[in-house]
Amino acid sequence: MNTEIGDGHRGAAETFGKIVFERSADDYFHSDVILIWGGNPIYTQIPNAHFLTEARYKGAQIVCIAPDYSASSMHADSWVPVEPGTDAALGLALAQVLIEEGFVDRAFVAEQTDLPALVRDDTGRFLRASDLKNGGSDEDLYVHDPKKGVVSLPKRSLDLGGLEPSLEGSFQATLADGSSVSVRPVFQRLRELLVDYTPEKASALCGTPPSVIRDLARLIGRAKAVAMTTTSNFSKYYHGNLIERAQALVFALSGNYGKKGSGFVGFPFLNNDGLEPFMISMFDLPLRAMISTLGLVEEARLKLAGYTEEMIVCERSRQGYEQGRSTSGAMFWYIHGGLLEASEKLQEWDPHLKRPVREVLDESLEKGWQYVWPKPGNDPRVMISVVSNPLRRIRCYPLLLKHLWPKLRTIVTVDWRMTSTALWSDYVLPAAAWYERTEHKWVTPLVPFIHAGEKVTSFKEAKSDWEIFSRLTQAVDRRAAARGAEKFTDRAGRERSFKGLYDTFSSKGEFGHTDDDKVCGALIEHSTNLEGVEWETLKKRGWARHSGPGKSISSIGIATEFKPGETITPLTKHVVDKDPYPTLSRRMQFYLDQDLYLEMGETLPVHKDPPTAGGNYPLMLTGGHTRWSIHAAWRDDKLMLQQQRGEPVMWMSVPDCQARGVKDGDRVRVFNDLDAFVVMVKVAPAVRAGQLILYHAWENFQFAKGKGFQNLIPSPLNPVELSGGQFHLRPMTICMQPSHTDRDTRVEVEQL
Ligand SMILES: Nc1nc2c(c(=O)[nH]1)N[C@H]1C(S)=C(S)[C@@H](COP(=O)(O)OP(=O)(O)OC[C@H]3O[C@@H](n4cnc5c(=O)[nH]c(N)nc54)[C@H](O)[C@@H]3O)O[C@H]1N2
Ligand SMILES: Nc1nc2c(c(=O)[nH]1)N[C@H]1C(S)=C(S)[C@@H](COP(=O)(O)OP(=O)(O)OC[C@H]3O[C@@H](n4cnc5c(=O)[nH]c(N)nc54)[C@H](O)[C@@H]3O)O[C@H]1N2
Ligand SMILES: [Mo]
Repeated sequence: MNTEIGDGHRGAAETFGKIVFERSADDYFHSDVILIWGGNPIYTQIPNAHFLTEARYKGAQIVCIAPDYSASSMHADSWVPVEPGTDAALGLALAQVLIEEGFVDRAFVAEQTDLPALVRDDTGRFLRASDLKNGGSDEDLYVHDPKKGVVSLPKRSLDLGGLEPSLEGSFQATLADGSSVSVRPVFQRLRELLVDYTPEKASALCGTPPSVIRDLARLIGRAKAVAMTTTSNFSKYYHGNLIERAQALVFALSGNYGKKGSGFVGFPFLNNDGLEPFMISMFDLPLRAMISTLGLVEEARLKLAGYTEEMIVCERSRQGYEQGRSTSGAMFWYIHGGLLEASEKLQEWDPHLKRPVREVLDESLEKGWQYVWPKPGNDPRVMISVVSNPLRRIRCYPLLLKHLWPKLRTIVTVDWRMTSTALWSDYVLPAAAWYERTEHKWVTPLVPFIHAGEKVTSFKEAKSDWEIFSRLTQAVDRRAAARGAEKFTDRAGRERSFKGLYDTFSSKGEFGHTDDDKVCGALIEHSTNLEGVEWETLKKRGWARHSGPGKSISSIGIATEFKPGETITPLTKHVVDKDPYPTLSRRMQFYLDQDLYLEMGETLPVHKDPPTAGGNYPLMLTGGHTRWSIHAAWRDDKLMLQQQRGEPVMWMSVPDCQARGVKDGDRVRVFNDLDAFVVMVKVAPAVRAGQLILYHAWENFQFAKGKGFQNLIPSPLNPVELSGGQFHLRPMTICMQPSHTDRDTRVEVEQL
């Protein structure tokens, strides 16, 4: 799901083997430098933004790095300008200065990262046990110790046990066949790469003045704790993974992880982990026993191989993708939705591409690097859209109408609004909104409290999501019986039985159609990360603090204890307790040697210019999340529209407006090779020349002729995202699948 919306944080996944890790907002009070590097929290973290202001009272210096003088820049101590999509160059220049000026925390780097790991000069791949001895593992890597020579890198703990790995130099290793190869630590390779990223050279790529880069690097190098605020901006850029890898590197070189008030962060999720045990509890006893036995056997096998609890949870999630229990939304839209058509011209837009991306996709599917369920050729027939609005959120949605809609026999939307997708559905099932049902919400570690909500009113025919799916399941069960249908084949080709469908769903009648309250209670009861919390008390009080990240794939990555009365700092399990990271090297991994990374020249983070997605036009249509709504909810609300221009509006710089004779409030035509749309212009001195900002989530029907702005965003498929087959470079829940992007889109603007 995260990858299809552009919250996939691929660079974080490549480096940490996971994307969910975030601090509590009060942890900023321990920071002396806070970087707003990629997001706009004054718009997108409205309830939490006060923590940033308060951190400044505690002495923190806030630096906002952004192309535009955003609302967040206004509340920062300083603003570092950068060209859109070029932060990898900026990050690498910061790394260059940190190294050249002696700010590197060498002990941290040696233990927590793969920077000491040896890479072969001849192949560009890690030196592996499989190179050195017959039958050796290809997951065992090596380092060089001046006293001990070439030795294996510990895998079960980050503790180096007295090893002092060399970060620099060139060494010889003897292969299984007796021949010798030269090898260098990743850090040595990085230093050689960084010759191209001095502040002066990087400045030519990212537009940030060299003196500003040097000052920022020194500020980071001298600080006790540097934190970054949450953002999902870079996974919406085609080369965003390179940017995130460079950001993570800056924090690693300066030792800024696992101590209070420090760290690059991934995606903020904090869920109670009761769902999976609740679901298992619904099955009848023999099936439950079988599932738990199989689970225990697999767990024991992985534990024996040195996997931590987190690594086991990750591995089981990957198996889900490989076996078709889960499917990648992004892959589904590219293949079954026809979005790939918009990537056909990618070779014209991305000069680094060596072959058509479709060819890479075929290779990836054939080699089992990535998966799509159902398999290509096996067309989907029914689509149910719940808590989602694909004809609004998917970039280049007209292709879905062209390719996917004709294949579908039935389209259902479950929502409390008439959305762009609802308008193209056969059925719209009215869902109960927040005050019309009893529920609890999922949250983020920034404010780590579960909230309870109780039904206080009802609206016409609207029903809770639980009731809708409870009734739907029962109806399917009955129809199957009436038609004498006993079995069906699922998306992965497995045969499944209709028998007892509703019995299982309702746990033999224990949870009826309107038992939302009871379901909530059961979910809380099954959670391990809400210790001492009871549903009845929670409802009266309204909130309770999570007692830990829990065991679910969507939160375990936070990897820290939640201590009462203390702020939450992620990743201490790795940094303090020395638990391995869920990556191939078991460390923060900056070197990637999978085939596609070698092909694309991305083994280490490098800068690549953003592609000219949509054609070679002068303006870059970047975006951002709107201050005035959460996505499309309230985007068309009269009251909220009265706070803005009353209709979709695009922010445009003063010089770009002048050059085209555009005045504030004018309606203009925006176009590229894909399509065009019409929108009002707001002349915005805060926007840099060459950039346009269209804050997201306008419904298509709010534009002239119902043509929304997503129609000319091609979201080209980045071939490197099709990689797989290596320990952590495999599809997993919410990450490591191809993603959808929008911020590189090129357009031109003309007066109507
Ligand atoms: N161009 C561009 N595209 C983007 C983005 C961008 O920045 N630029 N941002 C991306 C990102 S990060 C995201 S998260 C997505 C968001 O995209 P979506 O999640 O698809 O957002 P919405 O369009 O608001 O659709 C969500 C729908 O769920 C409904 N809903 C809310 N709560 C409930 C509920 O409890 N039950 C039911 N049944 N329905 C409910 C709402 O009414 C709403 O209509 O958009 C992505 N698309
Ligand atoms: N009010 C409100 N809050 C929300 C949401 C909402 O819809 N409305 N949506 C929520 C969701 S699902 C998400 S994913 C988050 C997103 O939260 P954020 O990641 O904070 O949001 P964006 O608005 O995408 O961030 C865009 C900002 O990043 C900066 N930026 C853009 N390009 C670049 C670049 O190349 N380099 C640098 N350094 N900076 C750049 C610009 O200042 C731009 O304003 O917001 C969440 N919060
Ligand atoms: Mo998002």
